[in-house]
Amino acid sequence: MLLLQFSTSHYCRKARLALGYKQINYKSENLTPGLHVLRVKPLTGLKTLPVLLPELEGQPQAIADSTQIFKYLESYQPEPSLFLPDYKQQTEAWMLEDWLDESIGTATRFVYYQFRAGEGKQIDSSLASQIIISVVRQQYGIDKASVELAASRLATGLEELSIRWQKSEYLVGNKLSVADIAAAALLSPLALIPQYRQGYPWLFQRIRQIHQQCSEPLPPGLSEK
Ligand SMILES: N[C@@H](CCC(=O)N[C@@H](CS)C(=O)NCC(=O)O)C(=O)O
Repeated sequence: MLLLQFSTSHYCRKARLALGYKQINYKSENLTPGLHVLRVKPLTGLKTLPVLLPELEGQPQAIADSTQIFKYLESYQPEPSLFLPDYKQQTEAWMLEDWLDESIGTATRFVYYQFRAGEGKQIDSSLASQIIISVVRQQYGIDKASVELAASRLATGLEELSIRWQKSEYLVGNKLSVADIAAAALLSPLALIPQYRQGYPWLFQRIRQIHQQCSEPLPPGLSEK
């Protein structure tokens, strides 16, 4: 299998966590933002990464979108399962996964790129990195006002996750699910931002554990302790 990805994308991290959890061998190919469209659009009709190419006879040519990748991997190799055995709990896990994708993952992107353009500029002050940050900010309309709204959405979201993760090791049910993996990936960019690291230690503890369970290297900002 081949995963087409941006090496730093939190949605691509989400797909890698699922592949790692299932212990599926795969290769990854890092694409260049902007140019990626030339490779990806003809395959999927979409512009976003991750895209998984099973490269196996009798299997689909390309699977776009991290949620579809979860579903494909579960049908390709059911064990260990990403799904919860209880139907109601799995439905709840999908609801959370969708909310994390559509709301929390985008809010993280806004807060993260605002940080990288300001206080966090020294993380990589190269021209190439600053150009990418500036293009992403323009593409998604990331500015002071939109970041304030995103930060507020994140604060509310983190309350919900805190209630669930402090009550149990898992967001839903009694095993790792699509919801835990989505949360660990989509909130991971916050590990580089000191105010989140200080305000939400329990979050990074859980992100670290889930990465270890999925045999995925820790995200920038979290050390291998
Ligand atoms: N819902 C999609 C979101 C993926 C996504 O937003 N990917 C971003 C990278 S983090 C992307 O490919 N952006 C490039 C573009 O839109 O041209 C998924 O879960 O796969």
